[in-house]
Amino acid sequence: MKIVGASKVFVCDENFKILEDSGIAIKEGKIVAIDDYKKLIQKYNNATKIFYKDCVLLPSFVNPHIHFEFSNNLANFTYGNFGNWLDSVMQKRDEVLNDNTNAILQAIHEQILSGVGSVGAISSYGDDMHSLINSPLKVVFFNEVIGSNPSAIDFLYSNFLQRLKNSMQHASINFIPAIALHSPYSVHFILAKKVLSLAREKNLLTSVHFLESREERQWLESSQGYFKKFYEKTLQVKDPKSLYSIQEFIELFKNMDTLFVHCLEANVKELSQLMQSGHIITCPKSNRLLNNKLLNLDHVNMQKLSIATDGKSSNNNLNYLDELRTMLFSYPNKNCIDFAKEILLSATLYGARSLRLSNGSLQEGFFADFCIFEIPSLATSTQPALHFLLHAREIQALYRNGICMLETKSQKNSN
Ligand code: MCF
Ligand code: FE
Repeated sequence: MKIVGASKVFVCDENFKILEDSGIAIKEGKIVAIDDYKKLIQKYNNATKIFYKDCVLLPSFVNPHIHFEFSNNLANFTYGNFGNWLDSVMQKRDEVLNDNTNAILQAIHEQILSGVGSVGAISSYGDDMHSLINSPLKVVFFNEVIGSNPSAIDFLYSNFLQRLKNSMQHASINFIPAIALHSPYSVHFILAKKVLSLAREKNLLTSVHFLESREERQWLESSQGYFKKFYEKTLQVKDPKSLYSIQEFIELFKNMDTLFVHCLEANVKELSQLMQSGHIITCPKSNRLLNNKLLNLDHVNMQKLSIATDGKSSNNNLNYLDELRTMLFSYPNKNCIDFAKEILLSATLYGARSLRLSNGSLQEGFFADFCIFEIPSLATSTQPALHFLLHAREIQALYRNGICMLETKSQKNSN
């Protein structure tokens, strides 16, 4: 038994309850009690204990969409227009992906320092697998499938199956294999159906980039615009046509659990269909850079929304707190005090639900996946969620399944 306490505890339940001088009792990786720290140490008097003074203890963040393999990118890809970005990816992908091991390790570290404990990692090639398995993160590992050329389907499917198999061999409570379909403009429907039937059969979580750009919507609706040229010139396809309508693509995911990433161009009806088939993931900095736009939240149920960084392929860094602050500052029509709480819940409780993880909230029976930030000024705050979002910088400690995985400063206040 272990007890960990702090001056402030953000429970991250639906009401955003905050406790003072409280803590959690942990047994076999899970939370068994949450209460006043003094009461806990009396009740479990044989437990090892640690109290973090002037600190906030909260569930580690859940970043449900990140491409670690692209972590070498700084200025290789071009921003400001989705088509230009995709052209630059096609041109410079190889140099960005080359020799990426150190960049992946650095990216994992940056995630952790900003409080991320769980990720949804989109893996295009499997190059990030071992670094992730050996990291302090809890990982949902989305093996990506991509390819629209019908003559390459067999090869692409068997390559995907091999990666999925490799990942299955390492499955554990900290590493959960899953499936990502790249997008409706890049995956042939035969390939999509094969992969989705496997996901259904094995009850694997799925993720897909969907309605990210105006270019994508135009292609799905009329087979015109940027993607017509992309197919003709880059992929050398004659008289190309979209392989799905928007409705046909949504249909594919019926009765599944899917993370729909971006959805910037989805209309009200489509958003409601997507929220029924899973969760919406928004990546504010990526969306700003690639599409000059942010998700309109007017018709989005915040409980169905999670916030992600995307990869360095479309972001200046992988600091999750930076992403949350971007979110906070990007919606001036929202009351910043309430919105700060909603953002923190999306980053914890709702993010965990989108990845089907039993964490993201300090509740009995949940995994003890949490982190500690030292912020002395929060003691007198009357707006703790907002002030936390504004001033949190770097974790002091990160725990996974009740075990301290990283400490940035040695703790003098034990016992
Ligand atoms: O989410 C962003 C933008 N939308 C689509 N794809 C990617 C993003 N960041 C990286 N990607 C990757 C994707 O996983 O780009 C590659 C794929 O492997 C090539 S896209 C034809
Ligand atoms: Fe992405």
